[in-house]
Order: sequence, then C-alpha cells, then structure tokens
Amino acid sequence: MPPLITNIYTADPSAHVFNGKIYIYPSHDRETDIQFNDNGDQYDMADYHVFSTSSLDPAAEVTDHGIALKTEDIPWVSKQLWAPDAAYNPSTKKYLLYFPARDKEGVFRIGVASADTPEGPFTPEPEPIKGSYSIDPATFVDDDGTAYLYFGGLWGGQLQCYQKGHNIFDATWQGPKEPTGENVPSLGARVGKLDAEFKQFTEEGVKDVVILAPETGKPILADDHDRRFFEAAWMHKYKGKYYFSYSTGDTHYLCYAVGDSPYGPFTYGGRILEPVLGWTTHHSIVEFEGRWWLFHHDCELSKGIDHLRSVKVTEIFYDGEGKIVLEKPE
Ligand code: FUB
Repeated sequence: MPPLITNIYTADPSAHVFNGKIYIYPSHDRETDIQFNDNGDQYDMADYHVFSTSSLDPAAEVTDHGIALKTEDIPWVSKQLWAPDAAYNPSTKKYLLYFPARDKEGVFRIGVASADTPEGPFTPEPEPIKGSYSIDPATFVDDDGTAYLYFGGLWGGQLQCYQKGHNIFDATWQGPKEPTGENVPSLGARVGKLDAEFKQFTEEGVKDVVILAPETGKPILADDHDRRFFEAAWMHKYKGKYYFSYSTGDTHYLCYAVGDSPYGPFTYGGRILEPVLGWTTHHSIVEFEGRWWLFHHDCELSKGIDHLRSVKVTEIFYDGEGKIVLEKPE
C-alpha cells in the first residue's frame, strides 16, 4: 500500500472528519544529524502541516495546507513537536490543535492552539495545559459533547517519571526506562475531562487508564511487553463501546482494549496491526462515509530510516462480536 502523503515525511496521523472532509494532523518528520537513541532525540520535529482530502480512494488527491504551527510561535517550547491531535468545539466554533513538546527545562508538556478553520493557522496558548505532562495527546468528544484528552508515552515520552503522583516529575526515571518485576502492573496512559473551551482539564484532574487482561480480569503487567501500553493513545466509539487503542512500543504492535466508559477500565481485545518497517507505530481510527479507516505510518518511503516516516491508510472492519479485523468478514 503506497503512502498517502509523499511531499514531506509525516507520522503519527490523527484523522478527523470536519465539514464532510477528512483532515489529517500528523507529525512532520525531518532529516537530522542527531544520532538514533532510545530516548527518541532523533525525532526532532519543528512544525506541523495539516492535510485534507474529500475521498479515500487510492487515486484521491491529498492537499497539504502548509505550516499550521511552528516552534518559534510557541513561547514555552524548546524542541520536539511530537504527535498532535485536533478537535472541534461547537460551543466556541474553534478548532483546537493539541501537541506535545519539551519545555525550556526539557520536560514534555502538552500545549493547545486554536483556529477558526480546521487547517489553521493555529494560535498557541502562551502556557502548556495545566497539569499536562508526557506526550501523544488524543482527544475524544463523546456523543454528549464532553471532551476528553488522553495522553502518555514511555521512555523518551517520560510517562515513567510520574510514578509518585500526577504532578511530581522524578528525573531519575528519565530515558528508556519503565517499571519491571513480578506482578508489577504496567503504567497506564492518562485521561482527563476538558473544560467548556476544551483548553484545560476540569477540576477532576487526570486519571490512569487501566487495561485489564481478559484471562485474569487484572491489570496488564509491566513485563507483558506484547500488550502493555507504551504510547500513541487513541479513542473511538463503536456501537456504544469505547475502544482505547495504543502502541506497544518496543514490541511494535498496535493493540486495542474495549470498555463501557471513556475512563475505562478497558479489557484487552487484540492486535490491530503487526509491526511495520520502522521502530515506531502510531495511528488513528475514524469513520468516514459509513466505513472505518486506520491511519498509521511506516518507513517504506525512506527505506527504513526510523525517524523519516510516511502516513498510510487502510480500511478496517468489525466482526460480529465487535472485534477489529483487517479483512472484511464473510
Ligand atoms: O513522532 C514522535 C514520537 O514517535 C511520537 O510521539 C510517538 O508516538 C512515536 O510515534
């Protein structure tokens, strides 16, 4: 399957349907001399482009709307504009772009920027979202209009630095580290409800997203690298159920878990995508014109350079039990 976007390198695609069109909010990968390491320093992105298309036919044209936001415009950011997401707030009639980046102290935070159109340009808030940390924000607006922000990522994404509390950064856990040991539960992504403007967390603050192993009914363990959450949270709803999907990082799977509430708990449901060419895997799932689509990335276009990725899309299906499958069930 060829990449959807070929004019620049793009990754971590968050796709949404706005005004009857598909809008894609990816990371913009760029060449760098920074040596590859497990902290992800080589993912040294400095701006965002927004893309749109009216059709997902293989021959459809995808429009690059140009730079929507860049590092120099964001007062609190030092570097690394990583995986973004977007939402539309019907009350304020604003489009919101959520993005992680390192602040001037090198700590990842999540920022928000707003625009009058889905393609931007976006104007950033001067400070990151209060109480935000780590990477990979993903928004989900439920049928009742309530918006949630999921986030978190291990190793270079610093999620493991917050084991003492949501706002306590433990620098000794920085780097490619995570909890391990017999019966140690895995670290969860985080989720918080957003306020009426979709710009801050409500007073409830953020909670841990718990994924249960179906065979035990207990949280997935930290050493279960084939199933534990690593990064790339995404939420979508299908037939009243909440599907939380994510990457397993060093084992390179995209997996999902299903629950009855946006807060979970979610029960592990299986894999959506097997490892692709390149270290990272990151995705979004969206319904468009009655069909379901998995947006993801790989490194085929760059011939395997991990930090030069390209966005792809493939159709997905559900079987009779609501399991996600890549082949259309008979
Ligand atoms: O694009 C930089 C990082 O790589 C993202 O934040 C992760 O999800 C991984 O795809």
